[in-house]
Amino acid sequence: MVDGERLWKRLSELAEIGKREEGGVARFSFTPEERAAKNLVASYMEEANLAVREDAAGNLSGRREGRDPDAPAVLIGSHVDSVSNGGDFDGPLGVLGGIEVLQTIDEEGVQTDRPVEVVAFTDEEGARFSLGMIGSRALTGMLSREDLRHEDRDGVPIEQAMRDAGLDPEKVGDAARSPASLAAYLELHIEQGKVLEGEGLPVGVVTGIAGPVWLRLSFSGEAGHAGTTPMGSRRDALAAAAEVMGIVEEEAASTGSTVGTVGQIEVRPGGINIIPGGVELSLDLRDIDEAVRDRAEGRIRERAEEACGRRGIGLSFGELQRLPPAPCSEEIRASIAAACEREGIRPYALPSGAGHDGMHVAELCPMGMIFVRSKDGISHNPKEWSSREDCETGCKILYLTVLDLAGQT
Ligand code: HGY
Ligand code: MN
Ligand code: MN
Repeated sequence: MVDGERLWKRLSELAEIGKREEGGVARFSFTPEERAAKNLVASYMEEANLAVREDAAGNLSGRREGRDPDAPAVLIGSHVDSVSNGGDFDGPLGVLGGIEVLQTIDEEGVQTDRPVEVVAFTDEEGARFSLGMIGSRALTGMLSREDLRHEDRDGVPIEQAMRDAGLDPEKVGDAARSPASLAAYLELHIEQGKVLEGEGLPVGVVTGIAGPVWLRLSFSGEAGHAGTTPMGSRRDALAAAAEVMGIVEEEAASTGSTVGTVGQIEVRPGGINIIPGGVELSLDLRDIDEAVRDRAEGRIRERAEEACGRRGIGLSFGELQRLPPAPCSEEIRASIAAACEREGIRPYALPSGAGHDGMHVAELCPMGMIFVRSKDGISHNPKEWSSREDCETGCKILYLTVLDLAGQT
């Protein structure tokens, strides 16, 4: 069975790469930190006797052949890039858990019918370029040249960052996989919420992944002297943005299932004694029900336009990404639930509020996810933590599910 000690040791080693003074991790795509993380993960894949390769989008994968090398593969995946000031488990648990499963299968001399692969997808988080899931988008063939023009805060486009990392953006199409080459996609991931902790369960069976819309809102008013401009004759872009942020919170909370977050704000010119003339806001809006999300978005747009009209502020919306919710495969959910029962764990079904690469891979093959309990539900924060026991339990469930889906002879 899987070796929890080895998994925990690797999680701790990987967590040191990109570790910041203040304790968080920063491993952005196409940076030296991410390269170092991929090199370490590649060495673990070699220790597991996997055939290691990187595709044209920088996805790093290890493959173990099955009895029938032409059979569609079972793909295990996640990511090793992080958000800024991130935690140690978001992504790495899925990649290292997948390697642990394959190393265990190899050490036990088990022959599966199907090939099994584990992949570390490029740029799942979108922390550097505000796009996200670049690697899994490329796997589906849906990563466009337009996508590669998203820039980071220094104005570096993805395509340039790829070249600097030794990749040819013209060739990302080569990373596309045909649906015929994949039988199933599985991801082990921390829950990043409090549900499993509340249920007293170490693991859960994911029902589906909420669909995110990422927008950029641009407010244009008029910069002016903070001391000489009466309150009634200002066109204060930041005051307008503040009203809209309140609208986001109100409209998201009103549905009972939608979440709305303004995570980034840029104020121009940014002087203590200058009325802000321009503001850029990000908006992350999600729901497991697409219609509910889109209605909330419509209300936010309408009320924001009214508020800015009343204030004499220009408002424009830019769309960064829009993904539909992705349901998990009933067959894979049943396989994960059976593995839970086998381990004496009550199978518990729950949705994922967080986005994952499985949203794209689900376009190629049936997708399933296993959640591991998160302490206090904290994630995207250095305090993100799951116990060694729960990580091992999650890896065991992954191992049993892989053997079921890949066919064990
Ligand atoms: O944004 C998300 O939900 C994921 O962490 N990338
Ligand atoms: Mn994340
Ligand atoms: Mn993640």
